[in-house]
Amino acid sequence: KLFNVAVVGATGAVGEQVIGLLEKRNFPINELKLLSSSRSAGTKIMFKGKEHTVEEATPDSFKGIEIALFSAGGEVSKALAPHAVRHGAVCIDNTNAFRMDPETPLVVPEVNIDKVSEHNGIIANPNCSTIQMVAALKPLQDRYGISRIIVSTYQAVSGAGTRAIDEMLRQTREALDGDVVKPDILPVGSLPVKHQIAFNAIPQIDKFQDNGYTLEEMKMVRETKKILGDDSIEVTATCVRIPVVYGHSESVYVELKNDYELEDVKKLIAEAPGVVLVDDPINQQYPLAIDAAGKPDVFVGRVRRDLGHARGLNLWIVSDNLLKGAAWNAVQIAEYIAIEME
Ligand code: 11C
Repeated sequence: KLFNVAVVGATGAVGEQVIGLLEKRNFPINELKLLSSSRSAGTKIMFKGKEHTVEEATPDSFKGIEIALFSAGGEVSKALAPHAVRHGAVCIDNTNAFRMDPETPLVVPEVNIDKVSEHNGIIANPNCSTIQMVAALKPLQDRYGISRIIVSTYQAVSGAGTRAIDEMLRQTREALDGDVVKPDILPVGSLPVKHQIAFNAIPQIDKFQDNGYTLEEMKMVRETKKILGDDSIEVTATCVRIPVVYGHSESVYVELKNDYELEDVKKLIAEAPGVVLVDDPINQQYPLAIDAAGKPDVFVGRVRRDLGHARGLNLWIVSDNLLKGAAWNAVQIAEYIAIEME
């Protein structure tokens, strides 16, 4: 069966990757509708050798659509996904809009694909920094149980969109040329204070919440518990933006519930679906953002026993935030949905 598919946010950093993956995976498409805000409507995009014109997304855009992939921001999803559902589409939403809704499954296929069939029209795609961490930790949870996670992230500017990439590159040139560096977007476009990202590290991703953590940090806390299906796991996150274009890196300390063998942990990670172990310190081999960029996998290395806690373990987890962290996870879900709908 071939499907009528809509991509909402077609001109954004994630939408662009979604369209590329639909083509590369030869997704069974009858009609492809590319949608965006009125600002980007009219943009021409090639798909399978044919030019498509991006249209403005409106409540009526979804007539006849069977699968809709949303990545145009939470407000657009909140406003339009219910209309897509009303027209009979299954929505895969790449924003924060529905992730913590108890009726909406939050899915990483390698971890909890069994939840996908529980949807009421919307399936939420988790935040990029959460996806790569839970994909790597799932085999350890299954084998040993997890009591605690402490994560610090080193996140790429592409997580904040194509304008943030441009800003980082522009500031780098300005700094190297000895010009005044002009912060414009980061850390958060809608907030008044801006900081330089070139040659810097900014410990703020998204807005601060009342508890002193940022929204990005709280997404990691809440989404991890929901996806791993265990509210008792204690999670603490510190999320930091660094001047890397593609690929989020994470230093993860995890406390397991049971004693473990280090070699067994490495074997479990190496055998986990979608996860690649790169852990050869003698030869200086470990995951790097520049190696992960453009690849669909989650890369894990620096696997070592904590020096203080007998069941503590340290890991370094890297993945392309626009692929497994967003577009690829969403297209994987779409592929499962398509099989279910056949
Ligand atoms: C970032 N993680 O790197 C964010 C981007 O909730 O899907 C993804 C935001 C989200 O800035």
